[in-house]
Amino acid sequence: MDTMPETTILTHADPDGICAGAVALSRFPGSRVFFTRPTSFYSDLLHTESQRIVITDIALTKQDAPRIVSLLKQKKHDGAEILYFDHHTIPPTVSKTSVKNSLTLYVHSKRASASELIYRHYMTDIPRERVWIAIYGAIGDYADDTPFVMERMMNWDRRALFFEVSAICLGIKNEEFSGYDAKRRMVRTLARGDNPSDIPGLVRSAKNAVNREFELYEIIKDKAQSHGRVAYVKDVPSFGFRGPSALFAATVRDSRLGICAHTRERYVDITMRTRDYSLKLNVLADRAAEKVGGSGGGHAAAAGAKIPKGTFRKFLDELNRQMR
Ligand SMILES: [Mn+2]
Repeated sequence: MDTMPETTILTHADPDGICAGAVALSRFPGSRVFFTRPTSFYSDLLHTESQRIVITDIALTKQDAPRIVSLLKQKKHDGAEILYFDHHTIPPTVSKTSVKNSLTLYVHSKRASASELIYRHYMTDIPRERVWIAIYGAIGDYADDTPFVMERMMNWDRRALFFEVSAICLGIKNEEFSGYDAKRRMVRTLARGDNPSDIPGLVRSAKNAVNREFELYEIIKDKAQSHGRVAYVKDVPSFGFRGPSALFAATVRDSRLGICAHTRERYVDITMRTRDYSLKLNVLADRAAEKVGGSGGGHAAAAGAKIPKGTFRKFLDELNRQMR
């Protein structure tokens, strides 16, 4: 059996999670980096044996939150140090106080990316240039409009920053870099102060992805439809670009809300994006999905839902009603 690592970092495998994980690794060199997601977080946490556990960018699901809080409490009681940095909504199935009490450190705000939150907490303990990682994560999560990130952006050449962000966000859309091992290498590269573009092949991978994204736009332009105030594409191949597909649908149909839907075996997988940041997509997704027996959530500007097969029309009707 492996010896117990002193620190384990549990993070999400999207750009914000990769960057938040890199800030954590910068602060705790030699940590084990483990990628997880909201639906597998409970079991991954259950199998994490470490003196210190850093959790970043993982939403607590409504269903699992109570048993996650109990598990955290137990681990803390057994002597583990548990540090939590997140920006997702705390579900109504647990109280904020109970989450906070189950942790050694609780840093939570819905108004910033996980990367910004963890960077701000450790900024005096790590090299100043690691702020780039926080900026990449913030842009990657569409959360760069915070006072902290906007102010820090002024210190650097923002065009170079955007180039590096694109290398991560687009580069991981190809198979070569979409797996956990490749992403772990990315976390290590960023943590030691190198840039995404230093990773061999990543920029080329981003270029391939951007080509596909433009091809995708042409397809969406042809296939997007409207249902009242909502634009959508359903069961149109999106090549891993579900967010852009939803956004392009809104763009070409001149709607505020765009949806990309994929029919699975038993449910319909919904991705929602908006061109109007006054809409709260997570609220819309949650309410409309609940009406048709599904579940939804996410962020204000990027949300998703899972609804039972055969309820798509009704779901669109509900969204139209909510947006009135
Ligand atoms: Mn995030």
